[in-house]
Amino acid sequence: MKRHVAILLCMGAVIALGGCVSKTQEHAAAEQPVEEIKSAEPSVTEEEERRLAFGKVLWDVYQKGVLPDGRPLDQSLGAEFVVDNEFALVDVDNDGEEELLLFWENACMAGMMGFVFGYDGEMGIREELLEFPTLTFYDNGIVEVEASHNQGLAGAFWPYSAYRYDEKSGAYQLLGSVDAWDISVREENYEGEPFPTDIDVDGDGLVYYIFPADVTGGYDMSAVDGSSYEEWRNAYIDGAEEIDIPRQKMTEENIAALGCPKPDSF
Ligand SMILES: [Ca+2]
Ligand SMILES: [Ca+2]
Repeated sequence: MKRHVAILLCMGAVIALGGCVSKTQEHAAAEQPVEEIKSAEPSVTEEEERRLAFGKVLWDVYQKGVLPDGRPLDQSLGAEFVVDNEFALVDVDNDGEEELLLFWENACMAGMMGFVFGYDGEMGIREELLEFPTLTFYDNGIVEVEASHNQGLAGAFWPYSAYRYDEKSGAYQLLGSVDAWDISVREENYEGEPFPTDIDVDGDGLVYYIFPADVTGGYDMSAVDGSSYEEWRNAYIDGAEEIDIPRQKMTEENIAALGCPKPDSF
């Protein structure tokens, strides 16, 4: 695999890493017989290869406002403010390899997005998660995502969803979502039903609605109290610690530091 990538890099016939070949490498490839290239030692490690690929993703985002699959990102606040978005390289899914996290936050509310991208030499870039960018990662492959809005009955509680990384599919799978009813917001719900004081056993004025990923339907399900909610959350958190995410501004300097030079034109 390493040799394969080295050949791709040296020959400029790059698919996954398109645009990340330096002029020196192109020049060298032109003068070097193919047989010699094939027998050459690998020129990049897997980690370097991954960072080059992530650098390419970031240059496309920075210069063109597009994702690896060509989808456009929202730039309604002005493309010149792209540097106000952030990225990070962290192994968030606990497989020993870094992921690229992209926090596209300098956009209109509907255009704010958080991404986890993975990379492997055969498949290239893969999107592991797309969500609202309020992401909290845990060291057991869990990520919690706060909802974009809290305009319902939740009050002091902020609704969120939880995902778990699934090694088999190489992507995050939804575990479920949680909402709540805070009696201080309304004593009756939108259907005119009274706050379920019988369920609010701990008397804190909050009850919860847990929506597992495989459950369809709305708020006609029974609410539960804090102890049941904590039990549900503790089952997937399972003592995991929050991962510190070293976020960087999306500046040319920070992107270039991944090893992929800025493309000349686009
Ligand atoms: Ca990883
Ligand atoms: Ca309660």
